[in-house]
Amino acid sequence: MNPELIEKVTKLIVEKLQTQNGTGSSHSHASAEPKTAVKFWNHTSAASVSDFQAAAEPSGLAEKTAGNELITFGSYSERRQADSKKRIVKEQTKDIVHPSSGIENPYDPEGLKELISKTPARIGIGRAGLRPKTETWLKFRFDHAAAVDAVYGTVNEELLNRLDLFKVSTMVSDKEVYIRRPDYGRKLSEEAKQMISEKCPKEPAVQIIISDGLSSSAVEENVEDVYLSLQQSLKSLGIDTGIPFYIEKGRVAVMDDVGELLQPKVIVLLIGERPGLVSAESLSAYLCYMPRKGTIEADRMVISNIHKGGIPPVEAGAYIGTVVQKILKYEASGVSLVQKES
Ligand code: B12
Repeated sequence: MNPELIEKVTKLIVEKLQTQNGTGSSHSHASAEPKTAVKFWNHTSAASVSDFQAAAEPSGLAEKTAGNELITFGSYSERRQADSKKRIVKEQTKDIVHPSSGIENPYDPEGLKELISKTPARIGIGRAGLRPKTETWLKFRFDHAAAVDAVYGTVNEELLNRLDLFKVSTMVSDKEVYIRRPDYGRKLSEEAKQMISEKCPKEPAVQIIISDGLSSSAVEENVEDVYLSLQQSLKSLGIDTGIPFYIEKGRVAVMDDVGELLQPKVIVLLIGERPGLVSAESLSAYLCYMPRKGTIEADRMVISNIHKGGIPPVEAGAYIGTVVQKILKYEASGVSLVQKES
């Protein structure tokens, strides 16, 4: 963790987003669109990971421009730098099992290479007879195991302590129940309600909540940077926040229970996404204006795909702050926000 670096980067991004918004665009939706959002790192480019690391390493901060639009920032924290060995092994594994093409003598090698560079999906992997190649199969098994671990794992207490988050639970007792009964994950336990009421001030402008959801790995990998950058972003926009906390085994709609209890104007829920075979570490931010029992899904919004191969965590945190600002301005979120804005 390097709070100073995060502060610096967040300020830069918020300024950039503010300028873009101020230059006449009426766009509002959370999904990144060229005119209003920072353009994010081109993670599908074959060279991007090493370029990114190389650029980020000397100062810990990378800022690059391509055309006049692309800005990228290194979000690697000190903690992760210390953990770089693990990451390097992972990246090397990726290189080994994601060769530029597994197809022998392709008809159009350059075309195939270009297609492969456009997506992290398993295309152009070739075959050995009727079966996948051993490398491909092993990588598949590896990614599947990572996905299972992400769902069944728990978030490290040390991380929660470091971020000064107290922990509460939903009505779910174990992960099997969590998977079979999403409705239980949408409700706080009675103890949780009591603890939240005791510890948190009511009616803050913004209440931040963090939950493992469907991927504890997503929280462990990304939440620190997103959270610190989000706090910084809200601070620089002059927006107050309540006391954040962690909800174990939560679902997105658990924010409705928190809304009933604390009545914030906006809830931001940082939660682990259902893992796929490309990433098991992807985090989402779900936002809603005054969530309550009976809130409809169309009033929520999501900024998804926050991870090192998607939206870099620090950029995401900065961006979420500006979305919160818009929600507060229009007193609406989701489809209602789009309607009010247009
Ligand atoms: C599972 C899933 C669904 C399931 C949810 C079923 C369920 N009850 O869990 C179904 C198939 C219904 C679904 C529908 C839609 N989804 Co969807 N979904 C996902 C997926 C694969 C995982 C979400 C997840 O893990 N959430 C975390 C867990 C813990 O949440 P949960 O409480 O169990 O379930 C809630 C969320 O999943 C949420 N949710 C799911 N999708 C969406 C989309 C939006 C815009 C919102 C606000 C909420 C939301 O609704 C569930 C019920 O509250 C993501 C991919 C990703 N990378 O995140 C896409 C994703 C979030 N969905 C997306 C979209 C576009 C939609 C739809 C708008 C598609 C459509 N045109 O109808 C609808 C909207 C649904 C809604 N709630 O408003 C996009 C959002 C893009 C964006 N940034 O705005 C994503 C990122 C996929 C993608 N890459 O395009 N989705």
